[in-house]
This record gives sequence, C-alpha cells and structure tokens, in this order.
Amino acid sequence: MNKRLLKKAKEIGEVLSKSKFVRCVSHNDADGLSAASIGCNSLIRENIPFHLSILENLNPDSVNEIIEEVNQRKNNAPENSSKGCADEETVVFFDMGSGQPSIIKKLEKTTVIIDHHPPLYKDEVADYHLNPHHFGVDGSSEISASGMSYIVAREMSRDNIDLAGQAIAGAIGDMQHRPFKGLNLEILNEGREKGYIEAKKGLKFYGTLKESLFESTEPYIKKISGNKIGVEKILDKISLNGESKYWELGEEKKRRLTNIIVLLLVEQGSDFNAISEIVGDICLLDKEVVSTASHLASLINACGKSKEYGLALSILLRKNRYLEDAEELQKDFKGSILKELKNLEEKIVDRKNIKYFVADNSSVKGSVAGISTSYLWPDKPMLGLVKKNNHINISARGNDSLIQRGLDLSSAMSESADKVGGRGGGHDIASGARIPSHALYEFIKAIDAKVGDQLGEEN
Ligand SMILES: [Mn+2]
Repeated sequence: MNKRLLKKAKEIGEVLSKSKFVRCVSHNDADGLSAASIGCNSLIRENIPFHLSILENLNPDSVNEIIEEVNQRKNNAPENSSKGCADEETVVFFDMGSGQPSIIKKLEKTTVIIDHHPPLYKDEVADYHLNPHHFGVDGSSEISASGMSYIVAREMSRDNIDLAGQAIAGAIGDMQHRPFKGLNLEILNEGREKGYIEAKKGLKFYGTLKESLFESTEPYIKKISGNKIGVEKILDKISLNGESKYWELGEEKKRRLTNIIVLLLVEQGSDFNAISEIVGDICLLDKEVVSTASHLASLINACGKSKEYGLALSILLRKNRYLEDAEELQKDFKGSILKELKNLEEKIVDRKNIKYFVADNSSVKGSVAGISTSYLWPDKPMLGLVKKNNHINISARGNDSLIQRGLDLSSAMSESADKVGGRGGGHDIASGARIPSHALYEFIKAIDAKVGDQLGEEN
C-alpha cells in the first residue's frame, strides 16, 4: 500500500485510540454506513465511547445541530484542553467533509476527515484529513470511504482485518467493483489471505433461482425482473428448478442460466460493458451475517434508503437477530425499484444528451436511473428527479461506455446546479444535485449542454 497514505492512516488511528470520546458523522449510503461501521467496530474493540449520526448529505442545515453540540462540549471542557489535542473528544467525518471546508472550519474540536470524494483542500481545514486523491490514488474507482476507514482500522489493530468484507461491501455500494482494482483489490486480497473473504466468479444471485430472477435489478431483465410468469417460462425453457440456489448449481447449469440472461440483455439493448459485468467477482464473506459482499451492500443500501440507520449498523455489528427485518426492508425496496421501472418508459423526457424522469419514490430514483442507463437505454445518462418543498432533488447516473467517452457527472451536475443557485457533486458515474424548483428548465438546459460538451461531437 501507498506508504504516505499508510502513515497518515496510522496517525489518525493513534488520534482515535487516544480519544476519550469520538463523535462520528457519516453518509447514509452503503459506503458511508460501512465506513462508519468499520470505524465504530474498531472503537468498540478499544472500549472508546462514541456517538454516530448519519446524514443524507453534509449541508449547513443538517450539520449545524451537531456542530453546536460539539462546540458546546468544548466550551464546558476544562481550560487546558485545546483544539488539536488528541486526549479529549475527536470528531470524525466519514465519506464526507473533503468538499465542505466551510462546515468543517466551524468545529472547535480535533477533527478527522476520512473521505474519498475530490477534496477542495488539503490539511489546512481539518486537523487530520485522509483522502486518496492527496496520495495520487483515484477515489472514484480505486477506493471508497469504507476502504479508507478500513485502512485506518487496520493501523489501529491488525485484529480489524476481519472487517475487510465491509470495506468491500462499501466499495460495491459506490460501484467500484467493476472490477476491483488498486487499493480495493489490495484490501480484497488481504481479506482472502486471512481467510475472511473468498472470491469466486459468478452471477450475483444469493436466494433461490426463482427469487433471484424475480428480484433481479442488476441486471434488470425486462422479461423476467418483477414478472412471475416470465421467471417460470425462462426456468422451464432451460430446465432449471426454481427452488435450487445458484451456488448449488453445477457448472453446466450455471452456464445455461448465464447464457439466457446475456441473450435477453442483448435483445433489450443493454450496455455491452454492463452485460459483460453480470458475471463478476463474488466475494463470499466468512464473518458477516450474510454470505456475500453484494448481498451485504444491498441490505445496507436498502436500510440507508429507508432511513433505518440503526438497523444498518446492527447488521454491520453482526447482530444476526436483525437480519430478518433488514431482508424485509430490502424486499420492499426492490419492489419499489421494480414498480418504478415498470412505468418508466412513459415518463422519460428525452433531451439531446440526457434523459430524465420524475420519480414517484425519492429513495429509489438513483437506483432506477442507474439501472436504466446500464440495462435499458445506455446511449445517454439518466437523471431521476423528485420535487421536495421548494427544491428538486436529482440523481444522475451514467455507464462505463459513457465514462469512456468523457462523461463526468460530478462536474456536470455541480456546474449546472451552481449556475441556477443549487449545489451538486459526487462521482463521474453517479452524482446528485439539489436545485430550486423554479430553476428546473434552466438546469436541464445547462446539464444537457455540459454533457454534450463532455461526450464530444459524435452525439
Ligand atoms: Mn462513498
């Protein structure tokens, strides 16, 4: 691993180990929740008390209360404790903070940022700032916040290497598994060497074939996903028993199943990169409450999207008794995605370089946008919109083929939102924005032009 990055991680591990209390703040997606869990698991193992808050995003409205709370404690602390002094309270932001210097500056306690988003500053704002971009590592494809949190945790104690599966689940949540590379791959290999992870190639199915096909959203198979009759027909056609599980099938049966799915995806016009990725690295996990990393990521994602953060953390703290609740939530979440996908075609507005739709369900708009640009209409990025009070929340998703042609949704979304008095950002392939409702037309015009510039003349 990168030596300078490791040194910084070690420094942060020491600050955390010496803290009397750690105030944690993290993001509500699968990566943010896993990053927080890795941090909290390692604090629990060192008997350090902590308090975790999960936020949808880091903006002044959501974080002010926490800043006040933290600074209040600072004012009540004995005189000789000062900012930068590691023996008192430490505030840690996971998966956020690198892009919000004005918020971080307000904190009067020792502040640690463990993030992987493109940073707007280096060391001058937070006391300790760990971001892969500062070490020449690409934070959008090679390492997630969970991975960064894992690197800190393993510097605190090698006993935390058993958390590698959670780092991998977080990376999957941020779509960094296609394939795993760089630091993610190093973490995966470390987990394998220690026997916590076993990597296999296969479809990402974990239930019975019947359930897996019916619920399949990655890939989304038009004739099968959410369609009981479609599932039965296909299973009949290739003579497979719907009650058997994918991992119990012999090689020939697995191949038959894969072939038919590939054929159906080609027929519906899915992105070729997305098709080639349906057989991927499946990470079997030894220590977690479910058996694969993609299953874990999917459960945590569903909990996060339903604002059941306590449930997500319980799963990541390996409390088996909460598994049924989380599975239930995930089923509902998948159901909402499938429902939205069913009616999507009628709702799409097709612009020159982008497509968009107004979603019924805010929590699934990003997933639906991602699925549609990968498996249904790969020629343009897809934006999912939901109106909330005087604002519109937008999730934008691209696919690998568009990225290869120059798409960068992070800059397209942030620049277009900026232009109309909103804010936005994220990653090249997946990004979000919040704009005033009245500015929708202007925003769409701006991002359509911006994406057109990025994709070049051929569009
Ligand atoms: Mn992340």
